[in-house]
Amino acid sequence: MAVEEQLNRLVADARAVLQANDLGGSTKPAPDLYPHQWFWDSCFITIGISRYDTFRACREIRSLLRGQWHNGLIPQIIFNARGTGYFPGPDVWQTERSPNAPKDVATSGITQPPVLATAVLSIWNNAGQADRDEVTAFLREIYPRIRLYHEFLYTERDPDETGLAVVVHPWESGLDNSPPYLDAGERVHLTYKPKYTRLDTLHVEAKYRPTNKNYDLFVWLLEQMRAVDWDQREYLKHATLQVEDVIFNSILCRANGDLARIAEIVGADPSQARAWREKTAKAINDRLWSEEDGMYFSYDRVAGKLLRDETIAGFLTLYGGVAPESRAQRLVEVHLRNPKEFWPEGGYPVPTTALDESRWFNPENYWLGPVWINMNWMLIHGLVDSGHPELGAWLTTKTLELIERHGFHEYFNPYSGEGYGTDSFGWSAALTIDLISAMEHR
Ligand code: 2M8
Repeated sequence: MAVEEQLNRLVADARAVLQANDLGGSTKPAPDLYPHQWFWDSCFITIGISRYDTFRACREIRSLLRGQWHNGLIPQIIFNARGTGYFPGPDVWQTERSPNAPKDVATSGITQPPVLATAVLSIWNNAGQADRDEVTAFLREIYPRIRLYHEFLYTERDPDETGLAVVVHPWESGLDNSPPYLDAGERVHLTYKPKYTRLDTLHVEAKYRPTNKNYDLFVWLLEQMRAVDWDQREYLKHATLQVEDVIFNSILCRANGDLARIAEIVGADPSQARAWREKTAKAINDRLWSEEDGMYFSYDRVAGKLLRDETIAGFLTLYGGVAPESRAQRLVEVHLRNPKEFWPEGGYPVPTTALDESRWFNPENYWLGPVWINMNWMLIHGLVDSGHPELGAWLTTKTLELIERHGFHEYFNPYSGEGYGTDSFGWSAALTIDLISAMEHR
């Protein structure tokens, strides 16, 4: 089959996935496992959809913003009233306890990595000339809301005013059971064993998902935040898990750059977004770099130390445009392209945990090793932007090969490419469309 034909078919299949997951206004990440709207999923999905349907992409973002809290928080989940089979649902979160929660829409009480400004800018970048004015008006309308979200991160989530947003729940990081979170989680003393029934393992075999012990931590932390009625400042005073997360903050850096660009488009002042970007980039370099390891790590604010587990996280500084050239070089040459760590010979880069991180690495389990398409997508951008365009192009080829051979799974074995978790996974489909469209525009 001609390559062109193969790529066209892949795009058509990806669009069919996004069609099937359409909730009418927003897109669920997967048919059964994730029946609601998730924050960063929706952003990645918007990026893909913006390549072929500008106004559906706008609707996706509008739906997300319906869930925004008065203090600016964009929640990790906006519940779909007809969605069933997911734990924890609105009855567990009870976010109506907070005066900040929106009244007419049920949401969770935590956030997720801030891809929002980047997703919104992609709609504008990808819109056809005929739609530009309407999209500019859309940007003008929502710009204050995106800015409010960034403000929330810098005021309510940066207690030391370092420029680094603090993540207080593994679900906020998006990499729920990634080693740094299990590591920090081991130091959290669960004062009781929470009572709950998991539903995820009805959809996906338990060996591919977080453990029950991980879920005890997730639910216990949720209950601690609920106990202070989702008061962010109050909670942070005594929070037992607090991570200055390198991925979250790298994404925030890029998003600040994109927020500044949106400000320019709508005729607002971009200087605050630029200042935030600089502050966060400097803090990542000052606080999260380990010269000894030649790697960036997240920082455990409770234990007061870097979480030096070797994961994909440090490379995301390339996506954030944060790493100076010499550090970027070390990241790529010493770690990323190392077949013992992140570049499996004959397999598929980039595993989310280093192959030789023997305490944690598992090629089949969730964020403990498998390849995820959103991570590769961000790394491709990071490689291109940091002066490694050939490597970025090669990673694009391998990522598309993975999808072509194994389907739109949630995550993939870095050795064999076998797909795990749910199939018909939203961001795997959406980012495939974006990668192919970007190739065509080169
Ligand atoms: C996974 O997380 C949710 C909780 O947010 C879960 O396991 O129930 C993560 O992969 C997260 O990054 C993703 O946004 C979510 C929906 O795809 O699923």
